[in-house]
Amino acid sequence: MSIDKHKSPWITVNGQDISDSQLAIQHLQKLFNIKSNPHLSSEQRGRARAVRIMADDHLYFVNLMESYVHDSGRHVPTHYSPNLFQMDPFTPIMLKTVVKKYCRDALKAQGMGRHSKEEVRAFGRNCLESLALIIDNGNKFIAGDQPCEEDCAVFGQLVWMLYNFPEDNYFKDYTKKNFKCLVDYTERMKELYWKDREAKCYKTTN
Ligand SMILES: N[C@@H](CCC(=O)N[C@@H](CS)C(=O)NCC(=O)O)C(=O)O
Repeated sequence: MSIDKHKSPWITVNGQDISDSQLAIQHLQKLFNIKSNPHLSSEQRGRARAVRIMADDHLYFVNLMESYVHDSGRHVPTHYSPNLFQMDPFTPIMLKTVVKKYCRDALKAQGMGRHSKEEVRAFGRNCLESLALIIDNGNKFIAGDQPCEEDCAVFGQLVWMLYNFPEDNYFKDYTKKNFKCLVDYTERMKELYWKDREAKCYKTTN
């Protein structure tokens, strides 16, 4: 967790912590004088930003509810890289108690946690349908035929659902059955940017 905001992910540049992936990207762009998404038109830029905010500030909380509150973090011991978490026999117990309570309280404060499981799942289905309407409409990526920064945010949420959730999870099953375009999109992004996921994440360092 970062020192300043106690958040993850973060980067440390010249001794300064920058929390939040979006703020980290903006910081690096400013530092290295990189223009954000130079290939996008203003319409595409607006669409990409709106979609990113949906992924980061709505679908993220749906995923958090689904995985840590409704499913008690069941995916963590089996689907997370051993390089990321040191699992021990107490991990599932901690996930069912301490972590679940922490997430439930945080989600209540944020608002998502006040809704029923069915209501939260309906929010999630709406997000998936919105993404599919864009991707299935002749776009390889959310703003057109080329990926943009905001695809990373969408990819992050879809990877969580499609790769990290347990096989019998509601959203994993629902997405696979209803939105092949989103499964293909996730594979396309992985092929471009995270081809070595299994080799990198699952090869233990010790
Ligand atoms: N949209 C943010 C999400 C970051 C976020 O919410 N991270 C969570 C962990 S996945 C966090 O740091 N939570 C702090 C806490 O729960 O105390 C980003 O992309 O950086």
